[in-house]
Amino acid sequence: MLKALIFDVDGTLAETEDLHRQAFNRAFSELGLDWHWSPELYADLLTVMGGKERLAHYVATEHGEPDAERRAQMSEIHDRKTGIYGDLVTKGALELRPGIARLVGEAKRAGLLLAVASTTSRPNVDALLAVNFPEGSPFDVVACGDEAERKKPHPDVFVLALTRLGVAPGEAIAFEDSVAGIRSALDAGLPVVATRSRYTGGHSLEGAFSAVSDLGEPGTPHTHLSGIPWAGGVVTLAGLAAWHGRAGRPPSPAGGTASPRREDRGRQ
Ligand code: XBP
Ligand code: MG
Repeated sequence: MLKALIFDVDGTLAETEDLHRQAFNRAFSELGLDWHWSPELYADLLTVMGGKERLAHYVATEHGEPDAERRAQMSEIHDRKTGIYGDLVTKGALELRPGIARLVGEAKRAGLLLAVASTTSRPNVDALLAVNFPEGSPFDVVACGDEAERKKPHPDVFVLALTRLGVAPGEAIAFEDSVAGIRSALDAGLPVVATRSRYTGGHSLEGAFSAVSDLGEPGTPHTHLSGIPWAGGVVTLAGLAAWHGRAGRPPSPAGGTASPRREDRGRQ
């Protein structure tokens, strides 16, 4: 039985990545660095999941292995960036992608559990949810950032979300936008609906049982990319539940799965 939906954040709930890029660039500038990440460079850097890890990769690649002083500076950059990003999300009132609010509402009314499983830092999740769900977050569980021992494409953050939800992988469906995110969800044993985003235009969405441009809205159908199609170009809870019932036990994960940490059981 389908008991939960688990959503990635960046690129899936909302088109956030260019705001992350802008926030990094403002942090560089405020801290007196002449670094600048163009959209093209950022698309390449996005192969590294996690803003801190992405920054470290950029520094090591462009400026050599960081010494202790540079590492301290990188931590300051990321903290500053996270603050700037939160302001950009709040002031810009960044909207959810098509179909997200609708599907979340359908799931909530039907009594399903909802979770977020993201590489991004918790303040970023909180800012996005606060501006889009001012009456309160509909998500029962948020698993994100450094809570996962290993970032996507490792399965840790989806395993953590499943543990906190108290559901088995075969009782949930994951929504992702990137090759690393799809891998992470699959290796946690989850079937995946992929919604290609602006920064994942070139990504393989292989492994997703359905890939679409977005979740669609009645009257504004999505573009079907591969796998299971959806009536009217709209991914609905009824459609997901029907597929899930027909699919029975979704395929076992291709890779290994991390074991959830004991202390995480039952935490939100
Ligand atoms: C996307 C990421 C994050 C963001 C930046 O996460 O990789 O690192 O790019 O956020 P997801 P931070 O698609 O899993 O939501 O700087 O806080 O990492
Ligand atoms: Mg993503």
